[in-house]
Amino acid sequence: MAHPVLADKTRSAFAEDVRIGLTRSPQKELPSKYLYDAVGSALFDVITVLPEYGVTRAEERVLMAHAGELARLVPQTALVAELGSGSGRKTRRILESLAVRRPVTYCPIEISPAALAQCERALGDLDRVSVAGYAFEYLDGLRRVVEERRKPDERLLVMFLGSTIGNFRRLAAAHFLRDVRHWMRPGDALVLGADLLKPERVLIDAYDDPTGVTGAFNLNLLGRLNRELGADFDLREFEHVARFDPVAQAIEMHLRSRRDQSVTIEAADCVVHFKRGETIWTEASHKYTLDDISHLGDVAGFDQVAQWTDAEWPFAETLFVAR
Ligand code: AVI
Repeated sequence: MAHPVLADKTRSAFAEDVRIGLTRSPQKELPSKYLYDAVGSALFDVITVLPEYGVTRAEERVLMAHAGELARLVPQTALVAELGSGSGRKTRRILESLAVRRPVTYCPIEISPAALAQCERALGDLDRVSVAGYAFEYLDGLRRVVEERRKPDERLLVMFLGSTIGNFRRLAAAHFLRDVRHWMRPGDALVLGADLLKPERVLIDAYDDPTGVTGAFNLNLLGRLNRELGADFDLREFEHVARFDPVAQAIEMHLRSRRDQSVTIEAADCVVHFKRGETIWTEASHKYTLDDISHLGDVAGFDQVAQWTDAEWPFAETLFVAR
């Protein structure tokens, strides 16, 4: 087999997304979810410890400082579903605090089986916490958790950390939270981590770090297309660009073509032409104000219970309860 990496169905969906995105005019784009293959996930782990990227450390500080209070505010929680499990480091403190009151079932939902296994290993040793991973997309996984795990009188806590909400366009973010709310009952809780708006210079450094890790993370997407879809991108002929869109209040990542060139993507059955300077848009990271976050929760059907911020790097963790 030419490209054994992906199962056929997943590969054809990937190829179709790539074909649609790269033939889009005037702005070519690739969905940011494809940044996270094994190489991309490893590079993202490095990003989280870069001095210029404060998001992950800020969230860890906030959760370390307020996990006890958070657990006191949702005392009935017996089932925890986390959308995107990450390494499990941030979640550990919350689970420990919740399990002081009652045994908890923790269901990380994560499309990457490798990341899921890592999270299960990292949190499998906690007392009074049983871990059951779900290798699905967020909403599909949440539906399964609710249908398979939830007992009639139990309260659910959904966690969506890391400012992944920022990678949705604003309207899509509201729709997504409404879909999450759909699987919850009144009184269930949501913890939402969101990076706050900060000066453009700080954002550019965070998304275009001088070490070049974010650049490698972005360029790896073209490497992935070569490896998995039989594309012939010359990675040296593209460069990473981070730019701030003041209207959307989002930092965008692009890949800019260094010259006029054509690229063939075998599995997507297309040849794509690039002009010198033309870009592929690969990710938007929207930055929020505290009011934006409250409003977002409100329109999705939640009441805000608490909001904690970090003093060093503007970041907010918000606790909502479903109406
Ligand atoms: C996963 N996500 C919240 C990160 C962000 O900040 O938007 C992804 C990332 N892209 C570049 N650096 C980090």
